Amino acid sequence: MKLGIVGLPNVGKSTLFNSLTKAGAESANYPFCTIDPNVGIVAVPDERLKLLGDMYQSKKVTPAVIEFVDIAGLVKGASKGEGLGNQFLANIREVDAIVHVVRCFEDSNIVHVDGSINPARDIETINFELIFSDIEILDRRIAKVAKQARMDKTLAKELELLEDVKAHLESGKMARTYEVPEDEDKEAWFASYNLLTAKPTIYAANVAEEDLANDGADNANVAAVRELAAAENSEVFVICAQIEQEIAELNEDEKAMFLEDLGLKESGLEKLIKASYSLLGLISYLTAGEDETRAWTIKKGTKAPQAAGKIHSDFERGFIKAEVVNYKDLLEYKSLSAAKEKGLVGTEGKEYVVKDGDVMLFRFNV
Ligand SMILES: Nc1nc2c(ncn2[C@@H]2O[C@H](COP(=O)(O)OP(=O)(O)OP(=O)(O)O)[C@@H](O)[C@H]2O)c(=O)[nH]1
Ligand SMILES: [Mg+2]
Repeated sequence: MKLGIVGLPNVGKSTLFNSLTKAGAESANYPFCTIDPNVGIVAVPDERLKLLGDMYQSKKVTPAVIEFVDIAGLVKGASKGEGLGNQFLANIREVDAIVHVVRCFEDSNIVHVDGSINPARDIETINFELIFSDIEILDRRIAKVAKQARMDKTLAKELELLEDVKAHLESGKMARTYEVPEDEDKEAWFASYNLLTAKPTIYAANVAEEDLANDGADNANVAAVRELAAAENSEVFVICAQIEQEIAELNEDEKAMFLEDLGLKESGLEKLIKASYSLLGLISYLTAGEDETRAWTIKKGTKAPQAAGKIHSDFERGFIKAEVVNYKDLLEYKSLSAAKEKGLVGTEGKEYVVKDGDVMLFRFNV
């Protein structure tokens, strides 16, 4: 599961990426590896892990991780090949969700490709390139399906869907706001197009330091981003990439002091990482013990055996049952047996849908 960091050139994407990978690496002491200079594995901040790890005095605490990809800036005309545009668009096609960085900070030393700070225009520039690229994909598919539909009447239905999605995009809207008809075929077709504008998106409004304390409330640029995002049901996070980069250099204590000075409880980055995780439809269940306390990533809606399979395929194959306790109950009663006495530990079978924050113990037999 990967998120791509997308935006115009020089808006702070790499600055954000660097602080993400660095903070992720340090805050949770996760040995992040750079797969490629542009891909970073980032630990998902999770206070539950620390609390459970302390309770069990775990030798090791292992967070969940997600991947971020730093994608080079897109410019107007990218979908027509401007500025290596097609290559960058191909990079975006490979990610599962998008963090769209929008410049909301003033700084005459940092060049803006279009000469002024104007988030609404900037977002539109990027989104139009994504839309153009998607229309091209649809056109190719339409040509193919139209040809086949002459022989195969069942394809008329897909052709109709394609034309409908295309019309939606041509009206300047993103595919993610298109309401896919409730029909198994149509849902599967739509998913198979892998449209850029269908990918879930978070807008990251990159502000100056002074706008952080009140979450950009006094910044008209941020307001513009919020308005645009609201229209497509996307979330907005206010960050200051430059400050985040500085914070990423600090140790835990220094960081806490620094954030307090800024009037913040949590860095914007931490909020952004958590939101990105949930944007991907991911949740964590936990395992806890003396050897290791760990967060395991699953998709929302995953049942117990498949969740167990994240640990080892034997756990899934030989799944018998799971003991489940919410992390809060475990923390409150300080041991599994005490929580059990209170009747707070459930015994669940194959149909149990695992919840975020469940602490799981699997019984299996192979
Ligand atoms: N004042 C200020 N400058 C910033 C901030 N974020 C980034 N910058 C500066 O803006 C310049 C561009 O930042 P990058 O992170 O390299 O921008 P980018 O979006 O990755 O640019 P491309 O890779 O060229 O598309 C750098 O000089 C940064 O130091 C910020 O929050 N405030
Ligand atoms: Mg960059």
